[in-house]
Amino acid sequence: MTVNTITTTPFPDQKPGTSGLRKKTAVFAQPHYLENFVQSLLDTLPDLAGKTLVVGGDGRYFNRPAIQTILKMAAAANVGRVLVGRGGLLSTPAASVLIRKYQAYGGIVLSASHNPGGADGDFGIKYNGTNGGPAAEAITNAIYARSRALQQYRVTTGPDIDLDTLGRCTIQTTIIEVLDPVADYADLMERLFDFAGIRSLFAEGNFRMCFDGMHAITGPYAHEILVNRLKSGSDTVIRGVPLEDFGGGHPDPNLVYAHELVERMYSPQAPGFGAASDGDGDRNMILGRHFFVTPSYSLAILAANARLVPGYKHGLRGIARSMPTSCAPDRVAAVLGIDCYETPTGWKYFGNLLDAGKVTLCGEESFGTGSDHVREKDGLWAVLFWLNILAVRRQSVESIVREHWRTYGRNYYSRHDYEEVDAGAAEQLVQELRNQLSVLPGKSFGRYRVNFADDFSYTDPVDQSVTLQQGIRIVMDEGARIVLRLSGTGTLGATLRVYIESFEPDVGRQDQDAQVALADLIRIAEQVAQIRKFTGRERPTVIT
Ligand code: VG1
Ligand code: CO
Repeated sequence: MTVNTITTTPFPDQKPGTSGLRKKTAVFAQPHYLENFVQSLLDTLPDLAGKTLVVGGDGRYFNRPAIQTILKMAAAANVGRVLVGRGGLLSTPAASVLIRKYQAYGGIVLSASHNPGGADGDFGIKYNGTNGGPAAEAITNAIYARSRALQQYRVTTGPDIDLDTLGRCTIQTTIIEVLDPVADYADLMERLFDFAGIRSLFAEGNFRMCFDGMHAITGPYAHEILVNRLKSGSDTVIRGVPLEDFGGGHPDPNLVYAHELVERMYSPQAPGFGAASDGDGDRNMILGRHFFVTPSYSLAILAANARLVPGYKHGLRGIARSMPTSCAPDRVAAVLGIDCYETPTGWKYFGNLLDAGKVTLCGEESFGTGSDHVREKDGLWAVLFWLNILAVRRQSVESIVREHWRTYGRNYYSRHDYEEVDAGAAEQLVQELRNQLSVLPGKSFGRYRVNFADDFSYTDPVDQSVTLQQGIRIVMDEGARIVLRLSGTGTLGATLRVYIESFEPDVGRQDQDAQVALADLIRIAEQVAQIRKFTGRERPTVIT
């Protein structure tokens, strides 16, 4: 076995976005593309000799060859040890668990998360640091800078590693250990939640659940945890086998793409609890019988009920939500007397708050919830948290949510996505909004008056780093808001996200359909941002 040094030229577009570098699979699979990025990453990390890295992915097309390349490049870079999930599989939260448990220096996760996979789909790569969380922007910027200057990469020659057998081998002096991707994660879940209580919920009454693995990474995790350890019943998991193309589906757990689950949950025989996760297992969608839980509410309700769960019985230090996430969790924090932080979109901004012990729970409106048990959002963790609450309260999901609204008021909330619109026109829309920021305050639109408007900027309370231009906020009196931002995870054109929210304290008015309750604000968003004109679209692609 020898080390080959390969001459290359830089690619101009290797700048990581909201969550790592995401491109069309064909872009990643072209000669040198993956290698250039991995070498830029390895060059950015100081002195890897003797250090441990964790490597795994969501099983999508190109996962296996990419892992073989990464292992050979890690060996050429003298990495001490690489821990790989069997079959090259690791969910994003499980990768975070392994980095922390084995005190690895960091981890490389191969996934484009909720984006479709396959030869015509998307691929992605992200780097997580020693705390198990997504690398901070200072590091991703350094990787990008390195990629712009890269002239060569180093890779060992030799046969591929057998990824399907547990055990240990070496490339040069680098130890490669193939681990069970599920066991450590499942053990941690068992320490956080009352598995005996949840088992009796399944055993006693007629409680059933359905979990949709979307043919992505969570199938094996759900099988082990729900079916094997919690005895939920052998028919609990649907679409539970990870497939390279996710069975042709779009592994984004929302009401549109998880339609099979949604149909079951709205059928006359619907089980009491339904859930789905995304491509890499960090997202969660929660459904009750004939009932959908808005993700922002998931964070609020988990926070309000945290003391019912063994891992959180001593209370929460604080909570954090991304700026576009609804303000429902803030109301819970106020009652609990704890801080609620507002961060830019993307889990990397929660890392410092979690490390500093300022927050215990975090969440995003995009079906992401998590806690200080790892440094990623965690889909199955959220499902188990809900199950634990159901096991204690013995109420339906719907009645828990309605009770929450009665206590704290209801934040009506919806996100409208305009996918794959022209990138230039989307930029122009945002620019036009920036131009209006100074004149919007004080303006009235029907019953709403603009209290303030800005382009959200964030100063990290721990390291004082500043992040600018994170989304246009138009905040009305009485807790109504319109937020607009461009996605940082798409691979084609631009995706405009419009987040709309209002607050309803009157119990008698908490029963409306969200789109109806928000209709005035949706019209105001159109009026102010001229969405139809800039996107050329009559309506959003996805409404959540
Ligand atoms: C989206 C979501 C964001 C989430 C990110 C990664 O980003 O809005 O909340 O953190 O995806 O999620 P954007 O920039 O497209 O809005 V996923 O499950 O990668 O890991
Ligand atoms: Co994801």
